[in-house]
Amino acid sequence: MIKKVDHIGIAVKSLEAVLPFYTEVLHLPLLKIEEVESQMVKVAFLQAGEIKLELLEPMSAESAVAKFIEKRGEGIHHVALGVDSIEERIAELQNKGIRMIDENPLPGAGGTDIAFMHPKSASGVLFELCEKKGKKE
Ligand code: CMX
Repeated sequence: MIKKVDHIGIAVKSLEAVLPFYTEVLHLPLLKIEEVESQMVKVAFLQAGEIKLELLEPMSAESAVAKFIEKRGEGIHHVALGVDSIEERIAELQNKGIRMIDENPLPGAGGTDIAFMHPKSASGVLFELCEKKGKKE
């Protein structure tokens, strides 16, 4: 069902402030910076070996990431699992009693479809399902 860990999401107050750490100290290649309107975040993707790191800067105080930073401070926010056929995966999880935050996929970064599981259904971890549209890996 799960193909791989696609990326790890890290909540940050400011991309500009933290990017030098990732690119100049850790020497991770910066893949792209993009705004994800559906989630009210500006994101930067870095390649870290086979997986990516997604730095998430809130674009609005209403963003889930802004609320996370306010309550917990900056840090690891979610783990994204790469899947195929995301609608089927959502239905399969729901049939197993898992509470989905998103019962239907939303547009994510880089032309993906995404859907979050509730952390209360996953021992305190916020998992995202993500499917790259038009490209099967
Ligand atoms: N990881 C693990 N647990 C988390 C969490 C996170 N990132 N964010 C919140 N929680 C926990 C809280 O600790 C809280 O638990 P307790 O009740 O035990 O304290 C519980 O979830 C409810 O959290 P809350 O602070 O009251 O916040 P909300 O209910 O308002 O929202 C959540 C929590 C997960 C439903 C909301 O953040 C959400 O819908 N997230 C999905 C969308 C998202 O995160 N988008 C940003 C990423 C976008 C992207 O990658 O493109």
